[in-house]
Amino acid sequence: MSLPNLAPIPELYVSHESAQKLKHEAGTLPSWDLTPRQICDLELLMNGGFNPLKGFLTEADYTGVVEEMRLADGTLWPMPITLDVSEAFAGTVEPGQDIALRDQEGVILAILSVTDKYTPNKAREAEMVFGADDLAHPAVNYLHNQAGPIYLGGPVVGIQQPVHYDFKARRDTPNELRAFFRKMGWRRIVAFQTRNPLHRAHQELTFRAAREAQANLLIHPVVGMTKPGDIDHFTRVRCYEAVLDQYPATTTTMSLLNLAMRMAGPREAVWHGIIRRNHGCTHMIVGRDHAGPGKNSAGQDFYDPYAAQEMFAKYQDEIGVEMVDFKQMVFVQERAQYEPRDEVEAGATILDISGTELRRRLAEGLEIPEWFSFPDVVTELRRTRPPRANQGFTVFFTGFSGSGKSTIANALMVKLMEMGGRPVTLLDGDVVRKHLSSELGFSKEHRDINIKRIGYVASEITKNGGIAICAPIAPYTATRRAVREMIEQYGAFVEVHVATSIEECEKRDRKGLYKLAREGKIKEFTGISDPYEVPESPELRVETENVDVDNCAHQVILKLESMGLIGRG
Ligand code: PPS
Repeated sequence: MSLPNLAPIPELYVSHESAQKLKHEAGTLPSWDLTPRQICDLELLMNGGFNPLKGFLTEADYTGVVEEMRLADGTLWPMPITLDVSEAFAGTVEPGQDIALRDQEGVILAILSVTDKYTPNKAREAEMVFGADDLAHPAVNYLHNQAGPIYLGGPVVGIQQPVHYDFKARRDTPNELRAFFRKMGWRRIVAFQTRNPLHRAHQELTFRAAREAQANLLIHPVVGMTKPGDIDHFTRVRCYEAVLDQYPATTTTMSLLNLAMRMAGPREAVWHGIIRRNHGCTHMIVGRDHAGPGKNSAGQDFYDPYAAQEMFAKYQDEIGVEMVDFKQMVFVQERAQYEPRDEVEAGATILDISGTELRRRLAEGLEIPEWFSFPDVVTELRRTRPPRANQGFTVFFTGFSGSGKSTIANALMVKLMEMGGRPVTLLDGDVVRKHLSSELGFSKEHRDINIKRIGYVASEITKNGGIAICAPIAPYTATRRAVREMIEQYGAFVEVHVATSIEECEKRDRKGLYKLAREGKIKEFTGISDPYEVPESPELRVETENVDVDNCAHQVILKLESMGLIGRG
């Protein structure tokens, strides 16, 4: 592998003067407010992290990338970098037009000269890029349930970088890193990609990898978007900073990468390699199940654990970065040191703590031994992940109107208040409609807005250590899932399906609404003239026929106890 010349790589920014002028002119263009993921993509397009891309993919490039991992000119590129927009916005734009791309505060970051407007085949994209059209894959879920239906493609002119207020000194563009490597005289650089906190085993394996490649080490964590449910990047960066002191000075540096990961396993590994080449690296550590998304809807891994390494090896020359094998390091008790698992003799006592076990210990406030992690890292993790019994959480009831959601929710609220310890808020369907969503009706669109508002409030309550109890109908699986993702960043989400049958609800007809719905006087009535998608795997399903309310609420309490969310006292 040839050494990098570390010369600057092309960026898409115009000069400061032109940027001021362009910004002024762009004020009158149609403008698109970028989503958080699009902002991440745009930053790496503009700063050369996605070199050789010059903008969002055109239809020909998109087709090539999806089908063959190649741009239309044959260059290797594994990931569709597309600007997905709503139908309404796409209707206002034609190829040949320029549009302004704005961040979420309305600041113009770039201008896109639209050359292509096209409707992707999302099922095909899911199959080819992520390996399966399965909503259990976070990026496939994003593709179908969050991304807009139309893609705009064309070259981008960069006006300014997205603004970051956090860890400014730790963020580098590819050219800034290249300049740093030149200044330090580093010629061989191993990149370590990560979205998790580093513990002793990672420190051992990264340092060992760098030593074996006779290279310096770049810890290059992703701080853009990672897998839903991951530890937030603020905590992780504080953890990384604590670990950085453990490396011999001048061998290792750390830089934050504002990448929006897709968890696409093998394709993602190749993409990560290209991004690291652009940042001046010569080597990259590719581990077992690199960028793996977890289990599919059948409970199996999406990718073979070695698929990423195999694909990386196949394209290594074109990527321009050499793969460094990731060895699983384990602690050998007799010698009190880390060693590669495959080099430890039979009979030796191996100590290891899996990710799941670590989460359990954090959740339950149990000991995390010093051989496993650094005390400063554990302190940081405990600060953000206090034991579950001290964290906020959300109980989300869903079911037909009149199923008993509100009654059980009320009983649960009273029982939790009797226990004390955390503030409890009830977001009942009817009450929310009165105070938060009074202007909304019952179309799919309005129901979704309503549920997302409830989800937002519940996520804030959860984040701040309270208990939110929600009791809307919430008929759509995708919307319930979006709420789950909002909340699981901060605490547990306990979905409770109140499984009273529609026949029973209609028989009870406590508010007289079913009668009106049957007579056609209420339109779009859930279960009568509107759909209800039954939750497939809620945390709890309660039957209410022949069971009293107290008992139903008690079942929820038992579930909360078994999840460690409330004390057993
Ligand atoms: S949704 O779908 O989750 O947004 O619905 P939600 O906010 O829970 O509101 C449901 C309550 O509104 C009354 N109502 C209707 N429900 C369903 N379909 C239609 N068309 C409708 N029109 C009015 C009904 O009383 C629901 O209250 P609950 O507590 O569920 O009985």
